Amino acid sequence: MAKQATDVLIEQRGAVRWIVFNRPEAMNALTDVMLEALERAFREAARAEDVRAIVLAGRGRAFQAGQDLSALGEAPEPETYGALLKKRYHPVLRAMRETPKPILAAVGGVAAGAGMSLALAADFRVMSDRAAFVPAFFKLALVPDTGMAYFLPRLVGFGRALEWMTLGGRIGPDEALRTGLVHRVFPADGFESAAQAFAETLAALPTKTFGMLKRLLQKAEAAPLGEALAYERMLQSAAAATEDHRRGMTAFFAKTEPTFTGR
Ligand code: LHQ
Repeated sequence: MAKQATDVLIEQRGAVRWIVFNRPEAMNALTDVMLEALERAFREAARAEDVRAIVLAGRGRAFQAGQDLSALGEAPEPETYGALLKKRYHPVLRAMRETPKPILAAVGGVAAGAGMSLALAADFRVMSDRAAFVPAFFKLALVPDTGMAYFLPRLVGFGRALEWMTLGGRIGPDEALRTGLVHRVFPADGFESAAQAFAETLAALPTKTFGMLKRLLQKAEAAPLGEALAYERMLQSAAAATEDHRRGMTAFFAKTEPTFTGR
């Protein structure tokens, strides 16, 4: 069900909110309007009670080809790049990191430049067997942006990330799966249904606890051990107070599988 007819579509499928780039004629290249809509879509999905998992996907043959280069013009002012990142790209990344709900990037086609970066900022990634990741920035003599230098080395290791960012062309499904860049590869035929099924698995997790895990991992990434452990203690007490924890305990003693509600 489409809620708004823009270049970013929002659809609800059960407990899963799909946020879909919808400029297939331009490989979903990102415009100002799309970036603003994207930030709003993540913030709204974070608040919506009927949403327990979020899928980021693209219509057509690309997942997302990064910044719409034609919108920049042939000779843009250098300082507009940093300003654009600050005003439009970085707020999207923050919205993704701050949403407590699991985000799945469903990469059905090529993900290039900031399109690849946005997929990296998701919590999970699946790709079609016809998709590819293309860092792209170095071909324009630009540094990787939209968080790529933060996320990629953490996902695949420093050396491999550096190689891909400088020498790498297209990272296909075999390499992406082998290196841990994606969690699953699904056939292109039926890719959307497979991504929805994966997202439903995420939506069935104790999603309130998932939000705490997301915060804990972000803290543990940068904090000294003592601080990370203090944060862990605080969050574990909060997790213990959830309805899902009670459900998990009851199911354990009853030797059944728990059904979680996200409360
Ligand atoms: C495009 C684009 C595109 C416009 C394909 N724009 N038309 C943010 C803010 C400030 C500063 C800088 O950084 C950023 C973030 C960024 O994302 S910068 C990086 C921007 N993205 C790229 O550099 C990727 C450029 N595109 C490609 O490398 C290839 O087109 C990919 C790998 C996406 C697809 O390759 P192919 O499948 O071989 O298709 P193609 O190259 O033939 O492209 C199809 C058409 O799409 C073509 O137009 P045409 O009129 O010839 O059919 C491309 O020009 C157009 N297109 N990406 N980002």
